[in-house]
Amino acid sequence: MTRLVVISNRVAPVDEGQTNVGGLAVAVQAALEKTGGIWFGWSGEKTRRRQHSPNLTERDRLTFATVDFTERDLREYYEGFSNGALWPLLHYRLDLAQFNRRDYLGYMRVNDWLARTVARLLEPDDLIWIHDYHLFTAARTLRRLGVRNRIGFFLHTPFPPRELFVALPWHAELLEALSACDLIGFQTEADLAAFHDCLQADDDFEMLEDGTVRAFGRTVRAAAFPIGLDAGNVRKLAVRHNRSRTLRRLKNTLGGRRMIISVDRLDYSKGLADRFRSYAMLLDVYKELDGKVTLMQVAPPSRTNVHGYSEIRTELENLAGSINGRFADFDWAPLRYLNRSFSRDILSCFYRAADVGLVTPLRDGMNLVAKEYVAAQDPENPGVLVLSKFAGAAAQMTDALLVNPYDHDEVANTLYRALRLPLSERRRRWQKLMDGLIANDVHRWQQDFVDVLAGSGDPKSGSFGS
Ligand code: ADQ
Repeated sequence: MTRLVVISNRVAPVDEGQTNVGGLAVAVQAALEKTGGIWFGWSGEKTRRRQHSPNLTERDRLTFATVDFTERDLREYYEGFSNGALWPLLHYRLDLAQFNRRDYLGYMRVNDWLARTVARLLEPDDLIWIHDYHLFTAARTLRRLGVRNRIGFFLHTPFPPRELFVALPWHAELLEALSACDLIGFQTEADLAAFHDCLQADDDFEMLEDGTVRAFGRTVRAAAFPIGLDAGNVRKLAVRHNRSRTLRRLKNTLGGRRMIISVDRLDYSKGLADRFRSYAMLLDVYKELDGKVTLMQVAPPSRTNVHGYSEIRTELENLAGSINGRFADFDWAPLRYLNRSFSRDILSCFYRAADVGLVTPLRDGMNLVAKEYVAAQDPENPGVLVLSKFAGAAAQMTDALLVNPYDHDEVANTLYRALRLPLSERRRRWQKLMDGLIANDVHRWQQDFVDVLAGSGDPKSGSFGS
């Protein structure tokens, strides 16, 4: 059987039982556990000296191949270009993007080094699958080294409209490097269309009849593969921990109040400040909810050294303080704001205990929390998902209550509606959402991508994850 070699910025913690906070890690781990293969990338550790061969750890059919980064790698490639320039750009936040030539050169240097290091592990039949915006240029280096294997790339974030993308001084160079891949996957049809639109600026661009495109002297296939989750596993965890001590403690402290839950990495793209304002509006307008509802926001800090992240943290602390200051009573805090992560088991039983899952990113590639919330529900008495229109997940999860996260009135009114939705409607909506999650789980996502990459799947035979 062909081996799968996954290359991503960060390899999930190799030690079993550690929590993965991040959608990519969760999805890649689930996919690789099924097929076996190699997962290559950063260990999460720092080093002073450049490493030329990776550390290898075997677990079941999986080899974790990791390298350490230097301070300079982290500063220029990771914090600088990947998270200071590309992440905001890909999330339509030009105002936060910092374009800096030194960081860009550092990004290219690290992509180059990672590609050279992984190349030594490759065998001729391996399928290579590169993940995410940290590694836009790695495929080009692999080609320059003479690697002829099939190479796929999947972008976990949105792809922005051309008018925004061209603000990046090196946009054409990145597109050219990416076209060294055989297959490029996106989360949604809208991202795919924006990417095609960008490629059209190349003189060589041609859309071919079989759905592939010619650009930069190569033929590339691009398609949408909406990512899913291991829905059965989330459901199992939620059921298994339904009687856990943590859940009992949570329920005791709620004292019969309704609970709304939100879980995100602390990131400006996730829309936490707008969410808090919408929640304040709910409490302000619907006085009968006084003392009767709690929003639990779980948000572990991420990327604390990157521009824009400490500002959002301060803003949220102020907002949380002012909401509790304004509405709380001696026996009730309307907002529980937790800057920490929880194990997947605990999260899934928190989801199940919540009447509403509130997922309102301002822009998101997919958003796995929305899917996890649905998968964890009790079919007899399911909660309601309130979901941003600007999450990639909204294209599939049309039975959620969809909202514009910038419109605080709309979010507040929809929350109120969600808290009062009759059981029959909750069940009807949940069943449709759950059917979609099961039909389009992470294994199908992985299988669809790998089949098309290997040349045996036909993206024109149907759209993926519809
Ligand atoms: P992320 O931006 O990390 O992923 P998301 O899809 O929501 O976003 O995934 C977050 C994951 O981390 C979920 O599995 C969640 O359970 C977990 N998580 C978050 N907060 C946690 C906490 N406090 N404790 C424990 N676990 C926590 C990127 C893109 C997304 C895309 C994914 C997958 O930005 O748009 O959906 O990749 O492609």
